[in-house]
Amino acid sequence: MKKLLTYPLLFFSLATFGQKAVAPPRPLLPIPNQRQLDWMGMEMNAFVHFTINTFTDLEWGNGDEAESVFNPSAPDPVQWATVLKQAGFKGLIFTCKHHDGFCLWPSKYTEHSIKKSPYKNGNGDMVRETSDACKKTGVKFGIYLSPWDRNRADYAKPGYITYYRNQLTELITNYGPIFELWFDGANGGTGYYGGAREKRTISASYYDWPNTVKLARKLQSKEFIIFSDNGPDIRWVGNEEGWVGKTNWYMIDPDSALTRRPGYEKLLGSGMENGSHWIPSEVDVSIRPGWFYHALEDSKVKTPEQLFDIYLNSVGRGAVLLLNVPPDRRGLFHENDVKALQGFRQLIDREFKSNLAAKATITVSSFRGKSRAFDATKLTDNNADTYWATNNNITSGTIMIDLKKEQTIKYVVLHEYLKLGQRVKAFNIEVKKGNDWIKVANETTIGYKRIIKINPVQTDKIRVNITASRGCLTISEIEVF
Ligand code: FUL
Ligand code: CA
Repeated sequence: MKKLLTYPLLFFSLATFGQKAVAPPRPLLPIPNQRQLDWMGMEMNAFVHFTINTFTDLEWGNGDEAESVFNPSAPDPVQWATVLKQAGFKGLIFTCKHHDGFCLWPSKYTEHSIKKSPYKNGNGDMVRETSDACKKTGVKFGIYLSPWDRNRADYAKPGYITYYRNQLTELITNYGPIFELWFDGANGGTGYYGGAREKRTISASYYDWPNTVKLARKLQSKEFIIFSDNGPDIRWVGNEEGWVGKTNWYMIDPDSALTRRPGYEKLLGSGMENGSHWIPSEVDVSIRPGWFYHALEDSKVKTPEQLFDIYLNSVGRGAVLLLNVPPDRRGLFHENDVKALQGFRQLIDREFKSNLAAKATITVSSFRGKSRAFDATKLTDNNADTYWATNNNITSGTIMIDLKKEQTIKYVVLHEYLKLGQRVKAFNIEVKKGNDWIKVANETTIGYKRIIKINPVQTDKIRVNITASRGCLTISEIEVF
């Protein structure tokens, strides 16, 4: 007990006399690497599913489709990238090859590609057009290359792994830089397989992922993010509906996620407080019921309000959103999808227009070593690299926001300083009504960004009480709208 009391006192007095800077908290392992931090900062990326299926109205092609089927009349990846950029998306991941095996670039390793299609008389290259459009518009480019290939005779045999790696090499070397590689977990089953037309299953070790990952990383000097169900860099969220758990830990034990034992989807969606690895989740969902374009779904495009809910349930819970927008048979985003995306952007801009916390007076229950470097001002300096921190033994605390006059509030947004690890386990929010404090939210994790939507309420004071944390508190920003 004595030690606990004297240590902070000594700490404080040294700081007050300016003799010694107060040390920042020690990182709480595991922590993210820079490429993961950069990726989390992107918040919203887009998937673009486009291939043979767009013309056959299928979701999964069998692999025996004629190359002549692929014939968009007026494809315009610049339109895709422009619409996405204006809606706030930072990256675009393109289906260079889906499960049917058709390649949208003229791969030298197969004849089952765009070079055998009527598009541009066999001289077309949709991967080139898409990566060029991304460069032109300032959107980052990513690659989806389906491991499952229902066209190849050698699928499920050792030779196919060489084929897959050759294609990955072709794509990364000729179409980069890429920001994300997407390894789909859907696998095995019936297919054409070079005419065998049978069911093929693969073992868990068939793809030899560790060596493919090693190869891929060698091909580009700037490191990219690699997605698969369980990492290495980011994980699947366990559903394709557009949400991550309200409790969203970035940490997970990759082995628990890898084994598809009952309940693993739920585990992916919430992560593990004591997980061994930092592998954040990515929320993949389509703007339409299917991943590919079907005219019948023109009336089923998600509304701006539905997209906004998805935003709150993904980005607003600290995850990155990967929203699929599939081009139609012209090779354009359909008018309905464009309208929905524009409406979505307007909603975000309207709801998060002016940050009331910026002009408020913010006080905290205590701060680290009484040092200015970790005081309440760091919560509203609009700098993600500065943060409010508490002393090592203080794992709870309160942020008081005095708006100085009654205002209607709808959202409280919190950001944790993740370079020192994800910490907060539980917090609640109260607003002042007359002489009473009314609890308006009771939540768990925070992470990169946590948007708490509350029933619109008039108040002049808000209290965020952090009640449990894995270590001392490190909160980088707070916003109120
Ligand atoms: C799934 C695939 O089977 C779907 O067709 C789609 O590509 C989706 C993003 O991943 O596993
Ligand atoms: Ca800050």
